[in-house]
Amino acid sequence: MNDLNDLSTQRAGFVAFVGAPNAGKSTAINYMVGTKVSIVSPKVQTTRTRVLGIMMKDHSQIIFVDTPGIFAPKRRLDRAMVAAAWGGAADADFIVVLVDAKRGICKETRNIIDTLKDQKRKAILILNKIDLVEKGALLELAHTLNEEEIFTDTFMVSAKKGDGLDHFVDFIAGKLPQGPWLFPEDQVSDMPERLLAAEITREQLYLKLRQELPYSTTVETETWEEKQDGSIKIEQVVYVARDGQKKIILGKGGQQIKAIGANARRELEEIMDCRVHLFLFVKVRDKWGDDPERFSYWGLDYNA
Ligand SMILES: Nc1nc2c(ncn2[C@@H]2O[C@H](COP(=O)(O)OP(=O)(O)OP(=O)(O)O)[C@@H](O)[C@H]2O)c(=O)[nH]1
Ligand SMILES: [Mg+2]
Repeated sequence: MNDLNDLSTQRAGFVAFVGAPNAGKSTAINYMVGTKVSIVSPKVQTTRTRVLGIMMKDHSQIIFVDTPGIFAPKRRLDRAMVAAAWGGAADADFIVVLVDAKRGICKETRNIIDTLKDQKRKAILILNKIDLVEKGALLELAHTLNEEEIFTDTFMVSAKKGDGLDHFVDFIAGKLPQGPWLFPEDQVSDMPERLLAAEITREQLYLKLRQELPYSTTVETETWEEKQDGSIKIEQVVYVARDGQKKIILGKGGQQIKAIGANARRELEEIMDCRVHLFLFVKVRDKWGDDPERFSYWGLDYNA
């Protein structure tokens, strides 16, 4: 029998990444898993729900839990996102607090540390974006954070460049509880393709639209049809809150939505490894942020 398939040597466990919005949680998990399981943008609050990214390391199956950034919620959607983040952490074997080293200890990170203290939980500290800070400042930040006495270990990484993450993977792989793998070896995520496809389009909205507009949008895949020639036809709806927003997203002569669709299609073709025909429809639904159906689409708790 292949040694790796010997159940008695297998390890598996959940490693939740929490942190302030924009700290680089999704970037780090995508890098370690080796493919995009969670979308990334320069804007805060990109990740909206809990996403699993799964990787194999020798005998260990590491199941990363990407979570929405934790911040002071204002809207119903914000509350559901923050609840999803803490929910993701609650059941995990390990909690990793990811801190943007450039930004330092912001009020969101402060709140996370205080909450973990209240819960009497220990965590692993990852200082990210070390490509942007001087070594002296980095060491000082590590020192200050370690005075909180909730961190068992500290890693310094650049998720964007991939520096330091291999070291972390080696470390965590050896720490996971012994037990049989929980997912097939080749599975990288728990997100259904239809949802991932919607996320890829939402990522383009975050990258292309200015300021607050992305926060007024959500995307859902309506139809998914595998054609005889091996291509896939996907129809998606982009929900916006107001008519003026629809105009901006469409752009002059439909140029903007065309560019968004073209980028999303290219990315989907790469992920699916086949031709994709992507059709985007923009619909105004002023109250989508208070519509239970939109929440259940993402597995978010409407009443959080
Ligand atoms: N310079 C630098 N930029 C980084 C690094 N890691 C992530 N970023 C950038 O930081 C931004 C946010 O990254 P995300 O991975 O979306 O951050 P997140 O923590 O998942 O954010 P939310 O989902 O909003 O909570 C993106 O523009 C990334 O390219 C890093 O190590 N160095
Ligand atoms: Mg994210």
